[in-house]
Amino acid sequence: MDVDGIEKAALAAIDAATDERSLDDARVRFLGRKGELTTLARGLGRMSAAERPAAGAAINAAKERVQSAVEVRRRFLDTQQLERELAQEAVDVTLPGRRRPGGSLHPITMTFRRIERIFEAAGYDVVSGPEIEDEYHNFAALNIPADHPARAMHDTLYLDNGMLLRTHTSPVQVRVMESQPPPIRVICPGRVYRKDNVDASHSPMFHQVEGLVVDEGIAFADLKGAVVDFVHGFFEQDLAVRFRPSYFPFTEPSAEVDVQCVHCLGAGCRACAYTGWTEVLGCGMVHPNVLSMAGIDTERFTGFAFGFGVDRFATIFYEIDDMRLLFDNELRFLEQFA
Ligand code: 2U9
Repeated sequence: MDVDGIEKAALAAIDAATDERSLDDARVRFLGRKGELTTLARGLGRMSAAERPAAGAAINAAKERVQSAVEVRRRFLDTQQLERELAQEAVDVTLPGRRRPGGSLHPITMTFRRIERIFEAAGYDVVSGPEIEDEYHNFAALNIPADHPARAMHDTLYLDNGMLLRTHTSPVQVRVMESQPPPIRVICPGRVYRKDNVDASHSPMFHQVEGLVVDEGIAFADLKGAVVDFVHGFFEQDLAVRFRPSYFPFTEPSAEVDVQCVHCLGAGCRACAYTGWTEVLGCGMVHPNVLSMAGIDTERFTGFAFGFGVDRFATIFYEIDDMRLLFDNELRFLEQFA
């Protein structure tokens, strides 16, 4: 029996193994069920009782050394393999990143922000409320009786449960009055809905900002000042502003506001239908019925309110000739505002 010779051959085979597979072949060849050292150990039975202990000890010691050589080699090969993979997968951190196309704000969002910034600077709070409303807050509380044309089915989008999609943001101001005492100085931006067909200047969903100021001694002069300051701030020009008498159920007196055409500055052009003016806003002194329904003492407090379409301000400001462009989400259009 040549334990030393077999051990030397085993260690040489293990050393020569260059991968997991050839290493395992070597292990099986010497330590496997029919391996050379295993076979040697099996031969112990045929030895005399005197030879057996020493021979057994020598075989076991050789097996252990071979086994640990396999393990050492395996760790070495594993490490080598890992280093190869790491070298292959190395990342060049100095490479420039891939650029993603940058997004940008929608012109309506930018217009909302311009409007909010101007009113915040003037001391207004920005308040929002639900787009699904009840008849009371959208209509009755605003002095719009049940038989008023604005309530007709063709204007308002009703839900199956008797609720409706708000037709203006006025119900938000009603909720403000119900929940806090004057002084009130808020604007309410948001989406509103009407059963309208789409054309260059109409959409069943559009955007409004409405404002409400309620305090002691609020007069129509305060309303005029607020509106003129806002228009000048928004267009960044001291455009002429005119107030025409009008009618709204929720304000009395009421006015519609025209601004000098930004394109022709009043000379007359296609954009203003040769009038020199553009209608931009409605407003008035809050009707006493509206104040008292919300629990406000009309002997002590008065207020003004105004409302305007944000889409209209956006189309004038960015010189967009068709409102549908604002809702198509055509990237070639939107990228112009990035
Ligand atoms: C309360 C009391 C009064 C809000 C007002 C208007 C006049 C107005 C329109 C302009 C164009 C809506 O987008 S538009 O179609 N709005 O003319 N809105 S006064 O008056 C209020 C609101 C809330 C409690």
